[in-house]
Amino acid sequence: MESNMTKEELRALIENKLSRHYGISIDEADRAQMYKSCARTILELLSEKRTKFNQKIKESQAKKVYYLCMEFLVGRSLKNNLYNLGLEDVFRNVLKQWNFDLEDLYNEEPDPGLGNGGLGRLASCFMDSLATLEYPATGYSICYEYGLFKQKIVDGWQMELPDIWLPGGHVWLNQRNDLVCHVRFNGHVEENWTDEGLQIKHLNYDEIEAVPYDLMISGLDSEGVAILRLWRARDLNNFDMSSFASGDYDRAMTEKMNAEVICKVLYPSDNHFEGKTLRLKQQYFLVSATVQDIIAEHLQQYETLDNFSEKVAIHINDTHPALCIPELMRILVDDYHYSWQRAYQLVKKTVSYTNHTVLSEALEKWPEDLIKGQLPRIYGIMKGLNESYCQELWKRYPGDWEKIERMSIISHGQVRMANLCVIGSSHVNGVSKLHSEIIQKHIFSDYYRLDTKKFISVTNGIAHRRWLCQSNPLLSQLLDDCIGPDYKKDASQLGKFRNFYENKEVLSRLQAIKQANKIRFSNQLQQNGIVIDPQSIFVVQAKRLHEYKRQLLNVLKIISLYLDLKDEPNLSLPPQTFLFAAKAAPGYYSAKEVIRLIWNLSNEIEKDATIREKIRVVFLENYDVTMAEGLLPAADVSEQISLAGKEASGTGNMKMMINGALTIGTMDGANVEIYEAVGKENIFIFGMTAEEVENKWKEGYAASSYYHNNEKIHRVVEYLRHGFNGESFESIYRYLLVGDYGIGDPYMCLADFESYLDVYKELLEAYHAPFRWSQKALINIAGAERFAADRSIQEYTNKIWNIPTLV
Ligand code: 26Y
Repeated sequence: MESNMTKEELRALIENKLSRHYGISIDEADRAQMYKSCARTILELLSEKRTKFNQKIKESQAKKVYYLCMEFLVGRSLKNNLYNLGLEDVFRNVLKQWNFDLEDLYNEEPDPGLGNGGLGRLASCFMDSLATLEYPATGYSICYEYGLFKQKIVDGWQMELPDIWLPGGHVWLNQRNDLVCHVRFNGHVEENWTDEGLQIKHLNYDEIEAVPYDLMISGLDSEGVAILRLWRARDLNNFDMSSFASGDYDRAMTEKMNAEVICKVLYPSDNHFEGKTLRLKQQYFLVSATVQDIIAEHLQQYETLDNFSEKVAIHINDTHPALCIPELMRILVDDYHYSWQRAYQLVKKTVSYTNHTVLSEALEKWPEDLIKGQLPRIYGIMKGLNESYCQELWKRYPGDWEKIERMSIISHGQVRMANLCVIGSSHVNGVSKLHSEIIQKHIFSDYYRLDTKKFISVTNGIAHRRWLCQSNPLLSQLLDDCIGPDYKKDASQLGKFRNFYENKEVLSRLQAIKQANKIRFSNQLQQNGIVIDPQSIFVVQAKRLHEYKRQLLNVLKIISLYLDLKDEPNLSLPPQTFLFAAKAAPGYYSAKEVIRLIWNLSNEIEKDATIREKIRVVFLENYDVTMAEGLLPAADVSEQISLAGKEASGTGNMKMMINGALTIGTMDGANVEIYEAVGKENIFIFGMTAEEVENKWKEGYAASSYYHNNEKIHRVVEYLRHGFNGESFESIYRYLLVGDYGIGDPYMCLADFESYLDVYKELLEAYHAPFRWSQKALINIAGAERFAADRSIQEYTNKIWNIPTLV
């Protein structure tokens, strides 16, 4: 929607910011000052909008949703807000008159890396939808001083550099000193029976301050503004004067550092749990501050907590904020004197939980002693919850100790956070149909049998306003011309694009748009000295580096093509550029080895002048949201090749689909639903199904049999074994054939290799028919109608949070 702000009004607003914050006029402003002044101008508008929205919510007494997540991968704010407020044109024009280019100002903004990947990006997409759909929503997370590391590749090896985002990012944060609260760690708990019952006291604790910083997220063409509230830790005493006075300056400072280290850095592992004390502290810090904040807000409006679960929905994104369950219990029981039973009822009605992974190494299991030491009162509550739950189970399954043990929260010295979440939540959901089935059948099968209705499925979605409208303006314009602009707020309208399936003009425009996006991205790369051919097919695999995602399988395919070309240089192959973008967790050695492999393969191919005309491999350094916004609209082919059953959903698959890329993938996660949406003609599916994978495990997997019996596999593996570009890849060779258990790689790259190659050949043939290819792209764009985050959020509000739409 276009805003009706005039150029004169905007000029005055920006001039005012330049003068107030820097004491300068327009002609003295540099880019950074101009960027910040534009940001402050938007903040002013957003604040006004938010005040009105808050008023409306208050009057309606609407139920509110609080979305807790250790990660939000927000991406840049300036462009998103200008687009959603309909202000891009007027800003561009005013800035142009002052000789500033809006694109340059966009590039002044750091991309806040407050998340690792899919989980955190999903949370951010959901905030966009919540704002647009006008639900009263607050996201809660930590204001990490350093976000996800910046990736630098040195001679093929990943190096990690700190991500210092606050200097340019701070401008979007509004510090709320009025909402500061305190969080307690350590100490011990004393229980005393008095006339008023059991009195519980937490003594000798260490206390730190939690300071909230608000980031506003505007909806499109809506009155809604969502808030992302990020907590920073601050030392309560600020300064130990007595240590300082007695000359112990170091000690005075250490206290402060200990407190503030809590929000120093985002843990960079994705899907791999490590039981680090600091991480536990981060988690408790987030949930304690958040629950206190929610309760204070509720009391201010209603003066009682009796109606808490009717007015509040707390959602925990994976198990990382699971401690909000015992924390809410603690506050209800200790501070507001609710009975244990009543408190437990309120908690269970209020909290809901999404599972995002079935990988066993990602499941959080904290040592009991660690929790007991760090969070003694929370530990006591979890023991209480565990005992009463086990008693209930005992009544239901008398004598079935094994089952009761499996379902308990605490066992064998470990606290199992997923069990805590299931037990403490009203609903548990998976993030795609297949994933939801798998959690019901496997990791949560005992609970599922006990309470089937608790488990539901909500397939993920993406903020299509960011991932289509903003990052692909040309396609967005084509859609406006063909189906009108309503799809921006109602993605189901995208389905109408199917009506243009036979329209030659639309199909050729579609082709031209893809070409333009490829050129745009190539030009971007060229600024960093990387040259790629925009006439070649762009085959993109962009996601965190993980064994189960099988970047290695993609590499094996490329090696196979490369060896074909070496054997037969005149082989007719369309030019292809394989683009990889991926960060590996810093301690994940085998993932870093795969990066080294990709990097060296790229260099090896570059040496051969004829082969590099046909295939080229590029490793894109430091993949982040901003890079994705350029890369994904340029993709012809989207690689989604995880071992079936392992990728919970995937969301990059949706982002490329909506931009007209065709998927080559396995029947995993949301790929299954993409397949249903587009039909078998418009997607390239290969490999084992999740069920076949399960059977293969049962019958016994042996990578070596593929190596010995399949000539193509043998050739590729041998090539790896001997190394190239002066480097050895012995470790990868051993990983593939031997692995940790002597049976080969647990993600079965070799089992799916042949079918992958066959289907890739089909894909290349399909690319030879540009008109047909364009039709397939069109069907993918139209089929993306069901993968909008707006649709996911409507399902959450209807099926889980029980929030009616505001009228
Ligand atoms: C325990 C800790 C180390 C941990 C940290 C991050 C564990 C997991 C994660 C992140 C998980 C994650 O990003 N999962 C992804 O969530 C997406 C959104 O639902 C899915 O699309 C994707 O398949 C899944 O891998």
